Amino acid sequence: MLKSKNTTLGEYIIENQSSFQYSSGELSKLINAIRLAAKVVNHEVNKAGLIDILGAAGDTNIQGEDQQKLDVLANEKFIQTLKNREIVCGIASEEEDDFISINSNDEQHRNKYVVLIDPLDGSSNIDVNVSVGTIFSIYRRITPEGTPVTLEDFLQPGRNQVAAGYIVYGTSTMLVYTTGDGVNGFTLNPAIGTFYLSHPNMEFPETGKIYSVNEGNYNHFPQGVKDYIKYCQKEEDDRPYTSRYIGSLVSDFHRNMIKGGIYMYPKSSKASNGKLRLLYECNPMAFLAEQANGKASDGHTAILDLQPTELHQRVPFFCGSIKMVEKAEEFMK
Ligand code: AHM
Ligand code: MG
Repeated sequence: MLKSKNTTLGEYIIENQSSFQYSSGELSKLINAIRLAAKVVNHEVNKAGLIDILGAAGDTNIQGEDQQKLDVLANEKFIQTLKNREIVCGIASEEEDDFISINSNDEQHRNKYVVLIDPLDGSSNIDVNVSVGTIFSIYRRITPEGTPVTLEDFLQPGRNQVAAGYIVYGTSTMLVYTTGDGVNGFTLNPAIGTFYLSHPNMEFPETGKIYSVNEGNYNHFPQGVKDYIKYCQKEEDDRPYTSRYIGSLVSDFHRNMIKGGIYMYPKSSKASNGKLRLLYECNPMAFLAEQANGKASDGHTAILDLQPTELHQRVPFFCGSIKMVEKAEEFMK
């Protein structure tokens, strides 16, 4: 298995294809398509600051093309790329009301994977030049190959994920993913458009000193969460911890995985299940977290063990260094 730092993502995907059981190359092709879409979206995200020059959403640009909001554009790019390559049988996106069944001909029906995607998470950060991300999650379909996908193909517990990952469009662009054999991070060299393995075997430190939560909602949090926040702030042992909240899940997660920390989006008296979506945000991040020796729960139950009931379902989310998530859970008992 290639793990040297000058390995490209393309090489890495080819090299690892044989390690999947019964591999037909389908998953490798799918990850390749995501890699391609990531580069296209990266290019668009990096132009965001030129919006006054290139035209804002709703305008028509100099080539006569309509300018779109970046989250809509990212959604289209990912869906198009996956559809054109005929490598998935279904797609569900945070940006779409319903799932998309890819059923233009019989050959395509034989694909066995469905993809769930949040094309541009934290997109309100774009206007202020703060990093955003794409999150993806891949499952093997449950219904028989050769038939149109149904809702049950998408409503699988996160434990069933075959692969998951994110792209963070930050000071550099990185693609971080897992196929259930650890987590690896690849950094884009924008000059030549190639992702290089920069962060092999990423792992959350067992504990950390960062807590990430929107404290503006403090008064609305359950008592257990309030008590845990007070614990984080207490002058004792290695505390107080540092508060860091970007408001961009991918970036907050990425930093916490490297430095050690906990991310929280609890339920509140304003939002009974919090804000984050189980299928597009929590499950893929939870799979990555567990693969990186971290932990993710809704405060009581492992996220990956939850049985989804609807496509756009929300759940409270606590994710990060294992000891920190366990401590937060203690407070919520
Ligand atoms: P979005 O899917 O509408 O972009 O919302 C998800 C984002 C996360 O990236 C981030 O962690 C969270 O919303 C921030 O929410 P808030 O502003 O309520 O703290
Ligand atoms: Mg989102």
